[in-house]
Amino acid sequence: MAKKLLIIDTDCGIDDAQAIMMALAAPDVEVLGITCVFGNTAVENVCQNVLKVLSVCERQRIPVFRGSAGPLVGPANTVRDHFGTDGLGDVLKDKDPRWEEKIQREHAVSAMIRLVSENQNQVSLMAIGPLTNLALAVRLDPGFPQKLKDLYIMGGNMEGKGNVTLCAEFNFAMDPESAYIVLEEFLCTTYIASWEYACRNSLPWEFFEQLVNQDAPAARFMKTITAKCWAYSKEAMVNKRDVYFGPCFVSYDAYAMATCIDSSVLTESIECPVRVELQGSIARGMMVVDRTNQLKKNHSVFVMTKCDCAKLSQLLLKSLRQPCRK
Ligand SMILES: [Ca+2]
Repeated sequence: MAKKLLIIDTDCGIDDAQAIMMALAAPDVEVLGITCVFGNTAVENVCQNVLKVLSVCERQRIPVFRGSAGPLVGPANTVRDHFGTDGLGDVLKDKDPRWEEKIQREHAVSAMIRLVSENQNQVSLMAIGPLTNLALAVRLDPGFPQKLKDLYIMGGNMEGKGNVTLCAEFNFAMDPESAYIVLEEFLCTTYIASWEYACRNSLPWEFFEQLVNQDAPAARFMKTITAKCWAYSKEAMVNKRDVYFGPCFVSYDAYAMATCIDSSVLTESIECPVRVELQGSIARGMMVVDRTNQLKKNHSVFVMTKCDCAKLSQLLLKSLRQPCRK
């Protein structure tokens, strides 16, 4: 059977690391490249984090590309402490002084266009950071979305609940204009794992303990980078998620990745148009789910609503049992 071809566009924080490992562990997935974007941390840190994840899993031959350092409009605002200032929990001491030599010379956006053009209608694009590289790709090559097999996005929201602002989810809030461009112009098959989707299909903290206490290098790595991170604190009511959804473990980016790897992980979705609010004084960056098609758009996306949590759990467990032979 032909392998599923995948490009991962990431702002490599802790949940991105988990999602990347899930792709690396999937026997029928070939990761063509990993493109980096600012978000959880500066793009230079993102590049180093991706290299670190590939090193832990002994998959350093996968090419890594540096992409956008900031949003299309306004200053880069990456100073977030969600996953620490370095994106991986601020605990890793052994920085690679030669990391820049290990990043490809080609820009992430050029690489994305090239890899997709070389494998037309075969590549799934997994977008688990701000959507700046994708927006630039469609500007450089207007035919880019039509050459994709499909697009998976972790981002946006479906109930108007925000995690960084009142109404906006982090990835969309970091670059609302890019999110708008992607949802208007990527007319390929598109699946969206919103913030509320991930939270509504959360896993218990007991599962998290089981996950990171497995006997393998990837599990030990995950245990290390989550050890001092408040986002992985079981202490209740420390964040907006707990207020809305109660205490739970949510590995956001893994929700989009799991569905790409095994479509049966997604058990329910809403097919409808969506749009990003750009003008609102309190809702800028919010994704609006247009179930009655008042926007009169002729393109619909799949907004994920229900997940097979048992299958997701198995994929998560397997992703941390690495390195594995492939
Ligand atoms: Ca991410």
